[in-house]
Amino acid sequence: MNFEENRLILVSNAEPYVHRQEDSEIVCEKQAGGLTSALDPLLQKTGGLWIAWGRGGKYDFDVLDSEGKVRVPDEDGYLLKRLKLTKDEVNGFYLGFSNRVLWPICHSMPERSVISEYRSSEKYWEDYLKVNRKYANAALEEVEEGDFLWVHDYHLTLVPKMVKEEIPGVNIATFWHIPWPPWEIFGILPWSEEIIEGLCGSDFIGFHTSRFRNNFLSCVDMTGMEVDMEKGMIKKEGRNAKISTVPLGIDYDLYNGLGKKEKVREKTRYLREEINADKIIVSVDRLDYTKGIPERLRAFELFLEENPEFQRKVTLVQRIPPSRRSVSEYKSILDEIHRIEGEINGNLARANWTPIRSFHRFLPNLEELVPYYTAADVALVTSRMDGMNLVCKEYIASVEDGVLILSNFAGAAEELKEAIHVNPYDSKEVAAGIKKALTMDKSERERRLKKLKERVEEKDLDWWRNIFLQKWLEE
Ligand code: GDG
Repeated sequence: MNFEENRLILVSNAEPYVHRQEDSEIVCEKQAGGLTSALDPLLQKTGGLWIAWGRGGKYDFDVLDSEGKVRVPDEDGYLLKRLKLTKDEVNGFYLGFSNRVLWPICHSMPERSVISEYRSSEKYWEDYLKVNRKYANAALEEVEEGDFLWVHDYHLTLVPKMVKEEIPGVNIATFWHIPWPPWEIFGILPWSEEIIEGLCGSDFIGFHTSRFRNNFLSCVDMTGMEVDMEKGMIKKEGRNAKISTVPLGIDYDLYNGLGKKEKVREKTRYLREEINADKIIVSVDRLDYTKGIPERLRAFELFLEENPEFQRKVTLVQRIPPSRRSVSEYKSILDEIHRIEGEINGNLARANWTPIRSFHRFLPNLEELVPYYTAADVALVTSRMDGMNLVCKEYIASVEDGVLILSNFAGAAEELKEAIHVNPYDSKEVAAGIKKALTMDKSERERRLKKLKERVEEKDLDWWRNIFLQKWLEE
């Protein structure tokens, strides 16, 4: 891949680094999360520019040059161009339209969306348009004919068309990180056509799974554009857009290496002692109603009730770092989790045994997170809907023994066939899945984990980046 003649410019809402003060120095701190770990190494290698919202506060802007850019992580790194959003824009574009309208629709939960609160959602849409225009202008200040523009996610659906209209020779790709629902759900959005048309300004769009890809193509078809479902081609104004499945992978070697590290092993032993249960089940989710946390708690309760021999023996350990704190739906989901957990622990806990332990602090260092994977006999992923779910892949890469229980509705279920697949809405099925996982004999566990490891290792992060670029740039 040669980005020497033509630049690679990446646009996302989240920024890969923030600048903050530590003692009397300003330090550049890498942000955790899938997007940064997937794309930062690519830009480190190829150079180029990343455009994103500078949400780190005052120091994020103090370090910028006169064009609003800074090299990250240091002078030898690539350029990061930060956009400043006003409080009102953050409220309308990010918290409002992206997270209270589009997010629930894309996760097939229209009842969670605030579309019907007409006045506020109309205002959110206006802010969404305005901020997408801001991102597009920032990109237009940089791109030239022949450059490559890579747009990420649901916050920036209108950017591809806005850029394409001004400079048709820019080669634009979008990667969609979350699910794409069927037309019966997506069509609920009063702005569905604008969003689809905005995205179709791209030359290439990648989805995690074939189902999301097909849903998208059906939605495009409903808008009257010419679609070749089989080839994944959309024809628009004499131009083709290619739509494909490119499931995101993780840095397998990183997690596998961490799992074997002495410091991690030590913390693993400490955790097992501290949790003090024969068997540990782990769940790790950003706090979000799409992750099916209350449903998981009820399924675990049912499992303990139906299998009393496991009481005092199994503990469910949940890591649920906070997210989107100012969206009210997120506060109520946390209240609900605490209530259910209190009820279950209140009814079932005994001396020296707590059925459910939850932790809410974000662990900035992976050496602190991975021991939760390696200490667990079982990982339980119960997303009601998920674009991919990287946690299950991280678990598989980190552990040397263990069983994965995986929601049918996580994108990862399309690949990870040897997991125990469950319907997260069916607590009986999840409870049976837990029992199956905890009683699975060693040879069966080994057989499944070996195959799962092969799959996660084969389609890792490097594979994803290469295959995405290959599919995008092939003629
Ligand atoms: C969106 C889509 C898609 C969690 N706690 C800590 C921590 N984490 C990390 C995990 C994992 C990441 O957060 C969560 O990634 P997921 O993929 O599970 O979910 P979303 O955040 O919803 O991501 C999703 C993804 O985009 C990528 O396209 O898979 O479907 O919803 O990497 O490890 N990391 C650290 N400390 C924690 O306490 N360092």
